[in-house]
Amino acid sequence: MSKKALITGITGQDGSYLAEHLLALGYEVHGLVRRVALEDPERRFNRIAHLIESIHLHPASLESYPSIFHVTSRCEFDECYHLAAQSFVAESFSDGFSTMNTNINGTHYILAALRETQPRCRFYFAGSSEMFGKVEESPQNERTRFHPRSPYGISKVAGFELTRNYREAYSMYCVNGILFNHEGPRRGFEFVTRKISSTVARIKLGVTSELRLGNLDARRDWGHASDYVRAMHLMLQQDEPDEYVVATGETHSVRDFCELAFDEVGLDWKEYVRVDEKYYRPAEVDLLMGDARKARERLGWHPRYTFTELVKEMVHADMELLTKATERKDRGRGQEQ
Ligand code: NAP
Ligand code: F7E
Repeated sequence: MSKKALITGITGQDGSYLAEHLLALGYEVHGLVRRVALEDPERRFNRIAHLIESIHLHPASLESYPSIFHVTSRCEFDECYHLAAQSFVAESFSDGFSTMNTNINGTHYILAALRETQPRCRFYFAGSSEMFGKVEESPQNERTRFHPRSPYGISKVAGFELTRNYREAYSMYCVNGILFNHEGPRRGFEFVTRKISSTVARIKLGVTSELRLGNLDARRDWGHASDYVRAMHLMLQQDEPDEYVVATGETHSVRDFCELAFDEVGLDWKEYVRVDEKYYRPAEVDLLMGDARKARERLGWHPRYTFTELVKEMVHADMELLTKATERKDRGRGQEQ
């Protein structure tokens, strides 16, 4: 019989790649989605549109315990991947309260509902390198102390501790992934990598003439989301639940990303990038670089994408997307005339 997995946040970047990966492994895939998303599928389901006939969607919100309980009391799962969250760090500074509410209570609701209805379901928590924040050592590993620098980072530390506590207190199989930044053509447009790749395409195709960014010196360990969802799945296949860092081990600055992305379309980034204080954060995470030795040794996990391949793929995908959108617009105008 095929295994059943529940993915919260299935409409997000990672949720869509994970759903694809689990379907390919023969899983029956279920997803929690907000009712607003069900009401506006064209816009909200764009990342999972190609999977919609193969997956099962359930309306529920991270703000509502009853909505989550309703799902877990009616359908039994082997594995639950809890990916849903307010995941944009900058937004967490604007509205720390709702980020905390969604990310901390939402995680607690899922854990509590599973404990109540199906304590044998294996649980994955989407922890983040943002938990390391003002880093004490480089590279960061599973033993590096947390020093979060944003309400988002704090909410993830709380989710991490909740997950560990459910494992220790109730003997549930609860795993914490500590994932460093991972990107790809399905990344939200507000994150710096996609902001760069999409604006590079707009500049190249003459739609805009500049790219306004904040801190160009920030350094991140950027991988590809399709590689990272493989690690999530592997973490739930082990004999014992544990914590794992998932990272490439390389670090690059926002400036490096710009340089490569503009280079890809034959442009010089210095002519187009402007620094705008508006995009600086009240407290920055200056440097992230992960040590994924444990994931390599115990899970046999290795990233397939290099940094250069990631940047190239994102720029080319955005060039193609914008070219197609422009052609559609031109055709529409032609029909009107
Ligand atoms: P994402 O693209 O922003 O997706 C977030 C998902 O959460 C979306 O499906 C969203 O649904 C859902 N969601 C948000 N608020 C919700 C609510 N109140 N109720 C129900 N669903 C809600 O994020 P991602 O990049 O895929 O990341 C997945 C997870 O990994 C997140 O927890 C993130 O914090 C964590 N993480 C990400 C990275 C990274 O680099 N990508 C690194 C470490 C950890 P809608 O579509 O309805 O908005
Ligand atoms: O920022 C700098 C910014 O928003 C990266 C989330 O998935 O990864 C992500 O969080 C860096 C920061 O991602 C702009 O100051 C400069 O130093 O792409 P980002 P993030 O904050 O690292 C972690 C691991 C997660 O868990 C999160 O969910 O880029 N930066 N200029 C900028 N960032 C943005 N967004 N926009 C700028 O204009």
